[in-house]
Amino acid sequence: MGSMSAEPLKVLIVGAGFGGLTAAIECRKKGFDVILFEGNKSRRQLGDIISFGSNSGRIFRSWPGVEEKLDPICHHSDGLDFRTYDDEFLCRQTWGAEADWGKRFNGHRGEIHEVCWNHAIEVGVDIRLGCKVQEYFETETEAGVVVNDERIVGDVVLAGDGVRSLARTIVLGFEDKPKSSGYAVYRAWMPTDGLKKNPSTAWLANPEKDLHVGWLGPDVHFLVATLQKGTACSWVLTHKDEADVEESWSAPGYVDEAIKAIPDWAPICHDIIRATPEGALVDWKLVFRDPLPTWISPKRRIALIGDAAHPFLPTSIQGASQSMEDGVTAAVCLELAGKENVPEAIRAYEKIRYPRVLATQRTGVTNRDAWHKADFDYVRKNPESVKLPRMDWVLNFDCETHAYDVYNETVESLRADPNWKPDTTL
Ligand SMILES: Cc1cc2nc3c(=O)[nH]c(=O)nc-3n(C[C@H](O)[C@H](O)[C@H](O)COP(=O)(O)OP(=O)(O)OC[C@H]3O[C@@H](n4cnc5c(N)ncnc54)[C@H](O)[C@@H]3O)c2cc1C
Ligand SMILES: *[C@@H]1O[C@H](CO)[C@@H](O)[C@H](O)[C@H]1NC(C)=O
Ligand SMILES: CC(=O)N[C@H]1CO[C@H](CO)[C@@H](O)[C@@H]1O
Repeated sequence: MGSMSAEPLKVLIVGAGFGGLTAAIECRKKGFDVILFEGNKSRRQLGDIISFGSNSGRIFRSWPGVEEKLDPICHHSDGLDFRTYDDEFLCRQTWGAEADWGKRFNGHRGEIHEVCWNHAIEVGVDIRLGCKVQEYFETETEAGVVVNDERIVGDVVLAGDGVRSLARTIVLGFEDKPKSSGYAVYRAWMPTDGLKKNPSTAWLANPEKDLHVGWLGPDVHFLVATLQKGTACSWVLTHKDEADVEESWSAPGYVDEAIKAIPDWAPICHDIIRATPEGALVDWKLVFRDPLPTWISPKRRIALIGDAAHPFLPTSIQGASQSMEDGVTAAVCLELAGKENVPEAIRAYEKIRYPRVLATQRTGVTNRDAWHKADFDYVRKNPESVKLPRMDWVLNFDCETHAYDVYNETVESLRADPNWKPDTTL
């Protein structure tokens, strides 16, 4: 296994999102030297509800102490109730059938991020804030970054720099522009005070149990979740939007605009939106990107991980999970390859991950269309048809064991076919 050389592998990681943090933690666990560069000056993270399926839940649970910190801040409902836009009950989806697949974690992005961040520090990741990477470079023997005009060199760079990735441009040799997906999401995270004041919505703020409700209509869906003993509420309203694409999370949203997206919906939906304090609402355009021809640099020492390599539609409910799987897989490949074989590790990482990610990305479109393009006469007769498909190949999956299992055969296949490239059409 790997090399016996005295010097540990030196891994430079860019971006402290869930992809970068996971890569950093897993690389530390394997004894590598890790520096994690984050452009932001503070840890403060924006966002609202973020979901981790059981495939990434198992990664959190493998980090000592993390599960215990996540439990109290995460959402725990018995099921997801589906209703029509005129508030007729359709069906309840429960998760009992997948209990054996492991635990899911859904909660506030910033709060979950803080727990992971603290764990990364505990395991000895050298996190450098205020370090925006300006440039990437590589030779046959090393790779590095330029940060605050300083060149920093390592054996390999893992770039988890998000949807607006600079590394992606270096890896591809051209700038890959996003496309509109034709949809946008109004999203809010708020205290439940406003809901409690209105009898039509007060029941949602239940201190005894978390609730999860989805109202569905033609080309729109509205998901509401409460958590933290009835004190917090998150809602997302996905609707058609042909506006110009901008890959930003920060555009403020407006209550009146959100209501205009569902003018003839049941009053309760309007009441929930009206209970949203100013400033708690974000208008986020969903972008698409064609699958990239490759995630790795010409000399195979820089690899894209997470959203930099593959943005997900929220309806796949897998974006954050897949970014974590990338980090785990890259760390396993580097461990098995050792310091002398970094380019082989990087190629194996790409080959192991690419087809799985592509297949998972596609579920974002199929899930969305199952809701938005539903024929409501059919849905009323077949309420079960709106349930989210739960695929065991996505969720009941241990990416670490998988990487250990397939590493050798992957490397052998790459040696036999040195020109292998990902198939973007699978
Ligand atoms: C502000 C924000 C809010 C989000 N909110 C939600 C949400 O509420 N719900 C949800 O499901 N998903 C949300 N996402 C997306 C979600 O976090 C990702 O889809 C997923 O977690 C994959 O993460 P990632 O690590 O690949 O990328 P990201 O989470 O995007 O992290 C990338 C990191 O890289 C840093 N970075 C970028 N360029 C550089 C550079 N040149 N040098 C150094 N650092 C750099 C960024 O500051 C960022 O911290 C949000 C993303 C962002 C950026
Ligand atoms: C993988 O190959 C290495 C040597 O190339 C060998 O030592 C190791 O046992 C193999 N691992 C598996 C799981 O087959
Ligand atoms: C590299 C960088 O500056 N990343 C982000 C820091 O946080 C803001 C939001 O607060 C983002 O817009 C930046 O992209």
